[in-house]
Amino acid sequence: MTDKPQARHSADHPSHEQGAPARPQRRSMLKAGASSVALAGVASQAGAVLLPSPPTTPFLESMPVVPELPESAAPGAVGANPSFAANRPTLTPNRAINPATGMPFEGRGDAHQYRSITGEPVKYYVQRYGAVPPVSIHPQLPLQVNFWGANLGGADLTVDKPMSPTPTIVSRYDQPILVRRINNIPTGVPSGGFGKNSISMHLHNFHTGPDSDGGPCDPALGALAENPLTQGRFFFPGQYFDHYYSMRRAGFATDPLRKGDIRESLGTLWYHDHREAHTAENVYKGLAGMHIIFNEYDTGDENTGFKLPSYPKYDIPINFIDLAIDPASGQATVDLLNTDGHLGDKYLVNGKIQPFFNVEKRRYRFRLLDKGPSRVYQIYLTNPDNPAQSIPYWRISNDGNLYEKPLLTTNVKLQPAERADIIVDFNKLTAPGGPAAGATRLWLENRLVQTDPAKPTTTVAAAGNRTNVLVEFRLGAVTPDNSRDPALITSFAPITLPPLKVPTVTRTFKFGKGQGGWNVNGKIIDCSRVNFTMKRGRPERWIFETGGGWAHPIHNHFVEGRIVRRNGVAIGPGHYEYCRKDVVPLYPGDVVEYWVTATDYVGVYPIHCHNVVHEDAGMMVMFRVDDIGDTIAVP
Ligand SMILES: [Cu+2]
Repeated sequence: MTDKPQARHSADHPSHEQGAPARPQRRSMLKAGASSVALAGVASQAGAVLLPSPPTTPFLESMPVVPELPESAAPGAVGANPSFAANRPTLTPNRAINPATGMPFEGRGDAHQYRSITGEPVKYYVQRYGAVPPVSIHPQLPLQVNFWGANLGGADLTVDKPMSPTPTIVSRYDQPILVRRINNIPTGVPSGGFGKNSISMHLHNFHTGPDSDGGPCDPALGALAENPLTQGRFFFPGQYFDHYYSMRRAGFATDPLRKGDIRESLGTLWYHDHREAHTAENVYKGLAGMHIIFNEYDTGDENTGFKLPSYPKYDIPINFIDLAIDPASGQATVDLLNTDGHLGDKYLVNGKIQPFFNVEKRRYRFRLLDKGPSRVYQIYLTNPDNPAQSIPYWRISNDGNLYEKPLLTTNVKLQPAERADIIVDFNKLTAPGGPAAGATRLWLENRLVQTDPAKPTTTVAAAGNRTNVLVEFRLGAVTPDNSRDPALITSFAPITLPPLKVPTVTRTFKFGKGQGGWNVNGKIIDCSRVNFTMKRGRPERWIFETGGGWAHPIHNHFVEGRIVRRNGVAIGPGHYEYCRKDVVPLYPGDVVEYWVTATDYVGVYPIHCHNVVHEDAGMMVMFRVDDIGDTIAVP
């Protein structure tokens, strides 16, 4: 390879062998974590669901569009965020001890790998994490006090208030960025009894070094150390963490231009907490937001490039999570004892329960994200005034990767962390003779029935049930539309599928239950251990199997792969999984063949179930990337 990764900063990080604290027993942690939760009126035995929540009337409030994180001037320049003056961003982490806290200023444990090659940041951002002030999610519920979020970078959290979903980050390829995240989360017992205030912020699916991946753990950085002096992945209240994103596509290290492979372009990403053993409660508590990447073809402007609906007016992220509301307090709650997962009966969509959204009669791009923690969605468009209508729409991407061309569909199925960019043409659909002729409103409706948090049923509910609606689109007037009709887009070239590289190594991962939680090949996560090592540039075949009748969305960090076969059947052109993927959804009994090649960076990353309750209960393995690799068949 062409570049030596930056030397690991090691002064403050004794290795595991040198006596990093042993990992606490998971089950005792789960019990300890749950003991403080008020579960009034809620069954807590395994398999129980926190239902029902108090009734709420749908469609009383408009769906918010989450604000975009504003850019800060560069450090040293006029208008720069004051945090940069106090501590200038550095290539190697700022591990100097902050006398005010006794901790290193920065939580990061590694230098920014490849930064000397991929370039200094050209844009800077700051966000502060903290408690969300009492906030309305529905007019019939009390103000919510259990959420954490992030603000727009201001130092005074009473003025620039933390919000959830956290602000949307918008970036462009070939413009490196630095995002400083500052932890101002309260110390002490968390509101509602759930949430861990030491956090790790993962940019889901970005191709980045382990230093800025926001991963859950790294054996060389002190494993699961709760000690800020020996932890290099989490950052604690009072610390900051500088995430460097090169905004280069995979393959940049072997590209003389350092740009990478255009076919590896990513679009709809999200960032979320990844605190080892506490990811589910922290994501549920609100620590998640969207990160969008544009490029010279997918430009964000409907007058250029692929001519997709313009951001931000007609390109709108819609993310959803299912809450359980404690009937006694009216507050969002979760049963941390249930390691099968969490199911709520209230859809929180961009921060509101079952909102409406006024749209013009034209094309919109919606970026759908299932934030989980556990629910699987199958999403349809429904005309509530004529539920018999079958209403098609366009799906243009899977996990943020554009297809070869738009696919026409009537539904999108998403496991937790999966994304779908869809284009809905409200004008064409509702025009005379159209599939939804005459409709004045359309529902985005989840019709998949799920009663077990560890798997959905295969039952699709009848259309037109208002309890299943995520958002009601209210149709306004016909307005000008310069976006291209997806029916006329015959190719997203040059963003095409890279050719498959035939693997020379095969590894099998069986996702199962046991050891007091969930496991991979019979083992629960051990943060002090690397399970296997990939060699840079060498393609691998991973066989994912699920037993016991459970579903698992399996996510690997760092590089995308391809689902080549599902249950022995090759995935071919036109299939909704014929694309690059970062989440491999496993349904009961599935055996999936997934091919993946590590490129560019070296270091340690996880593979885990993105039913994050399963992840927290052990369903994760760690892999290293280097230039030697191994061939362990059953990691
Ligand atoms: Cu799982």
